[in-house]
Amino acid sequence: MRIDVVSIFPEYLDALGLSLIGKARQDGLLELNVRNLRDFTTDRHRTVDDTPYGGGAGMVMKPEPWALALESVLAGAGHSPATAEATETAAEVPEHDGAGRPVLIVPSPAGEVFTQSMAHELAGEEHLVFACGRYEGIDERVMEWAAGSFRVRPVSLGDYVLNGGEVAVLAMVEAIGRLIPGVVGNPESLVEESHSDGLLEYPVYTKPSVWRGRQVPDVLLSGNHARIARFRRDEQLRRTAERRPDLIEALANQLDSADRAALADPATAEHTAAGPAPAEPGEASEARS
Ligand code: JB8
Repeated sequence: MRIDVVSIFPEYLDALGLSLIGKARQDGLLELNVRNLRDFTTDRHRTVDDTPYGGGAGMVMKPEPWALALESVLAGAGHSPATAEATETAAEVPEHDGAGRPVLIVPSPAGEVFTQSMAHELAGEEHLVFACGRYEGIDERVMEWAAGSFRVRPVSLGDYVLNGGEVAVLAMVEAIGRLIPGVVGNPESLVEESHSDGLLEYPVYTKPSVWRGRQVPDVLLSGNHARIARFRRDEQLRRTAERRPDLIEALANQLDSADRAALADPATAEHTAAGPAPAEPGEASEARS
């Protein structure tokens, strides 16, 4: 996959050289280029913003540097840049769904919400381009113009407001990049995680089996794989009902009778509820209070 990012703060994206995504780039699974929007300005002050027509607080990103930057991305990827004619043609041919054109993702609090399902969808694309806005956003005509060469998608991370698109791009590139085949070493890691089955993850524990008076649930030490699987499923259901009732609602008709029993049984919640285990002999109780 190829990913291009355009930003006035390209250093924000330096973190994509680290860890799993950095390794994917080294391994040639992901080609990632970051461009500085200011390199596409033509004035002495490298101006990227101006005052909003209609008035209002803040500044708006000027359209021309964006057009030049996105044309440079297209040229670098061997695509032809947008022309007025190409824009019209794309609009006039309804059966052309745009497959083959790169996807232009524009982080915006006014976008559709980014989800794991969208991450899977985007992980199957050949070429993604991210346009990081700042200030009050990008002149709307850029998105209209870009629709001639890209499949344009305004996308929001969630219902809160960042100062610009860069942090949203870090999150999206990480979520998408790890779904590219070969990026996560053990693909089984992708199977059991939160949201892959519509439920939150079960809790995890490691050694020691007793830590500061807290015991790992006995069932996990039992070696009984069926009971362990049931315990984990019940914990997923309990947590999801507690923290994300909206997800339980969405799954309602996919739950079997054992799932329903776990959700209905307050004892399930009771015996697994988080809380301190009885203090071990010799543990100074005042040390915690
Ligand atoms: C200016 O909250 B956000 C977000 C906020 C922004 C811009 C882009 C995204 C541009 N403010 O996802």
